Amino acid sequence: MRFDEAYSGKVFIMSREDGDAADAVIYGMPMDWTVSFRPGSRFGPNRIREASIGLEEYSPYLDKHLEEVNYFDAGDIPLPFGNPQRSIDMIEEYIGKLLEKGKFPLGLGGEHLVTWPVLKAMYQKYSDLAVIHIDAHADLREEYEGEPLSHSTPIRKTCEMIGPENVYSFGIRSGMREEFQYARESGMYMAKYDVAEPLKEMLPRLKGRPVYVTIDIDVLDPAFAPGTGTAEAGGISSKELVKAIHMIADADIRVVGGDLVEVAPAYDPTEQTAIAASKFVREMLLGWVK
Ligand SMILES: [Mn+2]
Repeated sequence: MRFDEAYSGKVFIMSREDGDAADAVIYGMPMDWTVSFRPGSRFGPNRIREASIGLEEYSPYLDKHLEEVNYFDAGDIPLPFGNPQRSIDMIEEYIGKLLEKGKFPLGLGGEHLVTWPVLKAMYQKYSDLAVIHIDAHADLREEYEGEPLSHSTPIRKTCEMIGPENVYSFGIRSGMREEFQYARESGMYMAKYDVAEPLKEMLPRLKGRPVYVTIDIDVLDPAFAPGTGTAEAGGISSKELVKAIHMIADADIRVVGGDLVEVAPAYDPTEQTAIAASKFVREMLLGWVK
């Protein structure tokens, strides 16, 4: 299950040796071929792994230690440079295999388009799937400069696949007029600017359902996370995102997978974005893998 060819030897802190026995699998999706502005998120997964070495293994929020969650870091899926279609197919196939084996998938991006094939595989398994999407950007475009495979399209594709009424976006503060019009008219849910408050209101509506959670690091204000391709001023604090992860963990829902995408180390001079991301991944592991 480990990707030996692309495997760098770096793993998220406390990754177990035995992938077959693990409850959750961490995997990198090092793709940035379709980004509209600054590339570099292909290097995100490994920087998050490196930063994780500085983490405490204990979470005071959850009173839980990483040794209580059995997870395996499989390394990065060896995606073919410059080929979004084949990359997407490879991701979908890999997640399909993880789900067959009953693993909890926890993905590291990479650009946000990687979430689309993950969700295709999730929807094969969970026909009543709901998606929580935490991001600065609506990602509701049908295409970008004529290109339907773009990191600005995954949530639109998701709405079309699982039904807009099953998609819940939070923190959104950027997009075209048409995207916000789609959000209003399609029946999806979109909370602009904030995350924790609207989550509190919406989580009870997802009671009992399988939920996939995708987090784009750029939901944070660039003050907290400058290391991303399309930084967007006016974002939430890292404290609010930690709180949101815990609210999702505490909710009466079944979290069936998640990802954290768009960390781009080249724009992260003090490494604060990767360091923050590694903490979010720790809390996701501790809170969401049951
Ligand atoms: Mn975004």
